[in-house]
Amino acid sequence: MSNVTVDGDRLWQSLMTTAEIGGTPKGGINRQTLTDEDRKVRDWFAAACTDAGCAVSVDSLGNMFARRPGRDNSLPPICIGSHLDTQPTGGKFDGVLGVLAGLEVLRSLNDAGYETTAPIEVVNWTNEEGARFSPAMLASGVFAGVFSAEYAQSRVDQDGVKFGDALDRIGYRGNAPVGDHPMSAMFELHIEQGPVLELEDTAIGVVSGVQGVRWYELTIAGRDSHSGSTPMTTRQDALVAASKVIQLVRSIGLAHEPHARSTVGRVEVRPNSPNVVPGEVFLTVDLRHPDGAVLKAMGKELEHRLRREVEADGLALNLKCIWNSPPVEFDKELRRHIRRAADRLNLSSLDIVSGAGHDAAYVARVAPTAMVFVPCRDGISHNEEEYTTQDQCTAGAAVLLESVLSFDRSLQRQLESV
Ligand code: HGY
Ligand code: MN
Ligand code: MN
Repeated sequence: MSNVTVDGDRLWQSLMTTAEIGGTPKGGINRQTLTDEDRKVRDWFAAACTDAGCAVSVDSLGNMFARRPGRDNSLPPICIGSHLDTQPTGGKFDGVLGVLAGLEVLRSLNDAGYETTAPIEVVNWTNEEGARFSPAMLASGVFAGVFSAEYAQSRVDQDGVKFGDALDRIGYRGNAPVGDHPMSAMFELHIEQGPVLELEDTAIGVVSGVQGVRWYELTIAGRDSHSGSTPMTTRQDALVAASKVIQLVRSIGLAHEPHARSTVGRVEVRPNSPNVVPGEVFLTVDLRHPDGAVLKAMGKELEHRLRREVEADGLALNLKCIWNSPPVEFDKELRRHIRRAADRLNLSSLDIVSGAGHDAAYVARVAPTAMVFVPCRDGISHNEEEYTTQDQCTAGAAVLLESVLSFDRSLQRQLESV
């Protein structure tokens, strides 16, 4: 057990201070990626890390790395990463807790004058949420070799703004290439965003992995026509067809209970006029399942039933799978470090699969990676009412710190044994 402890008040202060950047009247945060609010919180984070004696570097997709030197700086860093961007009606903790707990680890090590063997880096991954630029986890996906940097730069938001242009506008296109950044390990602390830890009255989730996710984009094309003069029987109403699609998507999730999830999250009706029968509707579909084979079958079912349903009404369907992130399992050794850290801190823990996606899911492809969960009230997230107590945040940060130091000691032992 190390003699380093986190300062829960300081962590909470950082969370509440940054929550004002993009803060909403309902107490949430609207800090979408590459907006002015994102730039402000990035500036705050860079200044805080610099004040903590770290060197901050930025890669060409805006991923930020705050580096605290260790005894042997030839070793790849032990990273602590998550994201500072939020959903449009996001909460104060999703992603932010993981980055600011990393900052708290740096500050606590400084307070204790503790020198780690390996350097420590805290990472802010760009565009984890995928709310503005789809898909989610875009920049960590490029870092892990899943997407090209050109693909990421080309993604456009609902106003037609390109990712690369938005990145330039906020001045966060760094020089470092994306990837080719060896890591000894990456740990991510995150709120569970689900009800399990709270229901089980358990303090810490040792995350075994992340379930698979597929995103689809659909366009249903009918025909614009006058709402007053077009007979009911001759309409090609894209919105009526979309209403059947939404029910169909829900039925696919229900058919694969209890683990499946299926959601239509975005609907755009065109021309969206009260007296025009809608000729076109754009929808997104989010399918999830911890078993890759079942997720694939859900996708097949969606495609098959959609075509049958929409084309039977004589409308045209354009369906594209724009994101396919298979289930991922986290590093067993790192999970042992987390479990032991919770035990040493007398905190209850349980193994859990993450329902939500995280940057760690992609980083796990290129470095040993694992996650620590803390509960959130009623399991609510992606909601302005998202809440986790100061004690729960502090406990999560303490386990994160102890896990990092425990892993660092294991690196030291490896060095001594050669
Ligand atoms: O979509 C997700 O699961 C994550 O919140 N980006
Ligand atoms: Mn998140
Ligand atoms: Mn999220």
